[in-house]
Amino acid sequence: MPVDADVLSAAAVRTRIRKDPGRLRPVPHLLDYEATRAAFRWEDARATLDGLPGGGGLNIAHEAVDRHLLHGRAGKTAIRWIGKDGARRELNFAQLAAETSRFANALQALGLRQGERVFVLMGRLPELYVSVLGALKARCVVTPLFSAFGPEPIATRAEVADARLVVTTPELYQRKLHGLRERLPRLQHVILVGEGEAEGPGVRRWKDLVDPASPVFTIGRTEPQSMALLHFTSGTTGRPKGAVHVHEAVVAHAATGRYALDLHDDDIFWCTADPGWITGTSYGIVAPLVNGVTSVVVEAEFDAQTWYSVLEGERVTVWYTAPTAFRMMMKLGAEALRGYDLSALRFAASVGEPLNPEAVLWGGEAFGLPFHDNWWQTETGGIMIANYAAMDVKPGSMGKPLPGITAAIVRRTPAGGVEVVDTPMTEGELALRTPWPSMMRGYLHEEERYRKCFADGWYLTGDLAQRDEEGYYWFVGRADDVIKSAGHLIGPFEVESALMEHPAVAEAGVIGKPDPVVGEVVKAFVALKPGYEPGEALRRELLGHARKRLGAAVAPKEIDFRANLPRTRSGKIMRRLLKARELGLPEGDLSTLESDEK
Ligand code: 6R9
Repeated sequence: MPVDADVLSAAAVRTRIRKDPGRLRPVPHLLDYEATRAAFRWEDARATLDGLPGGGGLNIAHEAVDRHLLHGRAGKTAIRWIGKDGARRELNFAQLAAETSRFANALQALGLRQGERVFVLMGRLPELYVSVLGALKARCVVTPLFSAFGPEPIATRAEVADARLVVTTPELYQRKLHGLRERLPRLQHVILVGEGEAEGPGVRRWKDLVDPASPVFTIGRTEPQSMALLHFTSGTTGRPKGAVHVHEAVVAHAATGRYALDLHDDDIFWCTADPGWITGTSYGIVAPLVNGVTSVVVEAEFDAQTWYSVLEGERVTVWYTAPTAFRMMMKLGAEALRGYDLSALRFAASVGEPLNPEAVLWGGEAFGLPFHDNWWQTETGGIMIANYAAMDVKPGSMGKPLPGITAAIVRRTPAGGVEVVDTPMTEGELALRTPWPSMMRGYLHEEERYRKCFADGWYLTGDLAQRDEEGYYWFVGRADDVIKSAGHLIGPFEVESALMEHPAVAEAGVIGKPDPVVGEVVKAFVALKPGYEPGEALRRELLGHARKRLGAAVAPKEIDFRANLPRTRSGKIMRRLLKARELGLPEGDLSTLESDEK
């Protein structure tokens, strides 16, 4: 039996009434937190899925698309796409099944085999969604990349992943990929979506290759533990890490879609995240589809008026976005919302960065419903801690662990283990008991880095947090130097390396500088080589250089010059000290400081 049986407790109903004056909504899947948690078993969540016909294993694309044809949803809209210029395209589940099968057939015709890596680099076009799901049908491993990445982040990720094929547009190919072909000899195939000039080895057109392919494809046997998605994330040092996710992750996508986002069959769901970041894949593609829900895809970037029009026009019922977007809307004020009929909206959630209590409360005032924060990471594959539809929201808290997930606040011990901190509101590292279906299974080719994330049966998240006496978790900060800007994770090392490529730069240190709207902006400190003088022209040149190499999503917004950068005795740049000085905060322990800017 599926476990989300509606356990009606009097207390939960009271909460529900308090939260929803006058709004129609279905009974939340997770009505009684403790009871559902106690009864929950991952095996039951797995049993809500179909599995491949004939006992052929578990494949994300089958669960998200094909199986719905057997459950009376063939004609139901799966993806409703709204283009930048107002164009619209609807794909029902039957059409999505056919298109993804064409793409899988095209991959097979090119000779791509199980486990080989397919990159998708494009804006939020329908073909992006078809490629990701089609590649999963072909049992290839998919990496969606953010289209605002510059050539450098693309090349590094394609090298680590050993990408064999890229699906992109002619414009992006010319601007970003063309110049990388020599550096990426293993990249043999390029499929171009749409019109435009572009040529190169192995370059083919979607319309010649995918459109004529057969719409019938039988998914081969797929082990639940076989690799499905590779999502890159950044650490403090070194290359970006490819977090390996397997087909079994779909069990968590399905369950968390129901419990944390409260998805019901007749919902119109809108996840604003780009699939280049894991939220846009786990919840912008898989979770709604696996639950048979209609998903709205908006190609345009954030603009409050456009977004309000989408919420109104599409009658969006469940909305999943990022705190930065909420803060941008807050800045415009509730007046900007006037005149829009947002009465269909019944649940709003956010992830990716701290959601300040003011934003939660503003949601209540402006939209008539609070924003529900939740927490997870690329490594966890799905939502792990959340504020639920039927539970009171504690503004500023990330909520409580999902059914099936055990969280704790821990301290690392000198012996390499961990000890659980039981006292409420004590700061420590947030840890999750292993395993769960969407847990990453590795960092590709980086066994050691992967191993370091685990101790004594816990996955250590690298985030600092506290738990209160009622079991709600509160985010404190990150334990490392990684930057979160507008919900996007940025590795300082990647930015520093790009700056160091410029002939004028001797050293670079990069920090996240707090910002009231986007959380943090990327700021670089640069020491110049002899013969170069700091000045406005050079600053602009360096900003331009970084933007060209890294793309707008990753490049620094500010650069300051320093004579030297503070380093430890082992030669590492002390970003923490750069940050403390930038913010006028205490400099902390300086015992390892070797050289200094002063
Ligand atoms: C899904 C995603 C993960 C990091 C995570 C933490 C931060 C995520 C948060 C949050 C405060 C929340 N983060 N949710 N911080 N409150 N509700 O964002 O994955 O890009 O890998 O980032 O984002 O620091 O460790 P990813």
